[in-house]
Amino acid sequence: MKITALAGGVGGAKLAHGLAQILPPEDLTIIVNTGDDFEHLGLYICPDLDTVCYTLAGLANPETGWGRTGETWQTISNIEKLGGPSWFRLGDQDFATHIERMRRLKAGQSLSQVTRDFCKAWGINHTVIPMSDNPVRTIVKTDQGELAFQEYFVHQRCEPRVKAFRFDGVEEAKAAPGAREAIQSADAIIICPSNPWVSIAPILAVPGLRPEMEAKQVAAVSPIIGGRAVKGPAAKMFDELGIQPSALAVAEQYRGLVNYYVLDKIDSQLEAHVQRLSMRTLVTNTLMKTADDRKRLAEDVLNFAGNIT
Ligand code: FO1
Repeated sequence: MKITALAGGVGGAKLAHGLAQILPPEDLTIIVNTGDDFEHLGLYICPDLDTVCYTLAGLANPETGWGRTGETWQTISNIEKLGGPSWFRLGDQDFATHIERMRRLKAGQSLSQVTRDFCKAWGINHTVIPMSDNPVRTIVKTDQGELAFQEYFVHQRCEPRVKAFRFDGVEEAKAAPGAREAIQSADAIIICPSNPWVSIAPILAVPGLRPEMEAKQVAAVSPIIGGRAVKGPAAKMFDELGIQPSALAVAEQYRGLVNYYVLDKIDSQLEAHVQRLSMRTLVTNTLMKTADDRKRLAEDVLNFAGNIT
């Protein structure tokens, strides 16, 4: 079965890794959010792309979920000593990724080309595609004004109250080569348990991608379990936008697009409500603490999606 998955940060990367443990390379394409990308210290940083790639390659830091395992911090410490910005913690190994990516981008390679080459170098055989080769920047409208995503997320630790989001540049952005085709040729699309506001919404906003998906069977896994986000500010964002955070609230965000929805056993009481949104449901354990959990959830979602086609 051919699957195209949409993923953002750590939760998305974990399910993508589970799927990659089951599906052969030719049957899995992962389209990754690039709305979190930014230029920092003169380098081009792609947090979600790197999180997905490091996770697939077994190189991710198991504690944070982002960055590299066995990391050292000499460079950022020295930048700090020199009075440079150190709020965004780039490790020494991670720096190499950003330096080499910047060199290639400046030499005229596209982000998707660079990603393809890096995947090869890291031994990743499945296809990873950035949502677009054009810059799209998630801007968070807050009670303290508009903030660039990493300024809001890391520098201000998600403290400002969220009012809305916009994705700068998305109207002019083109889907990256292979992204539309991966959706067209998929038997099912899987929306990984990533933040619906800032990880999945930017991908859906890239012209052409959502309409392509609307013609498909789409399964989504809730990133909210028992009213809380497994990681990150998704629940806080729902709250501040005046919506009670829950797996049901996420399902409502995906209304009209998703027809198969996966929620955690803790949330089984929400199942009937989700079904009223014209979605079929699967209730299972969705928390991914171990590598086995990732594979088991991927199996559950694929079996569920297998009945789709
Ligand atoms: N997240 C943090 O909370 N603090 C950091 O210092 C930080 C550094 C960082 C470096 C490289 C990278 O690829 C990701 C990094 N992240 C950091 C995570 C990242 O900014 C967010 O988790 C994502 O953008 C949200 O999906």
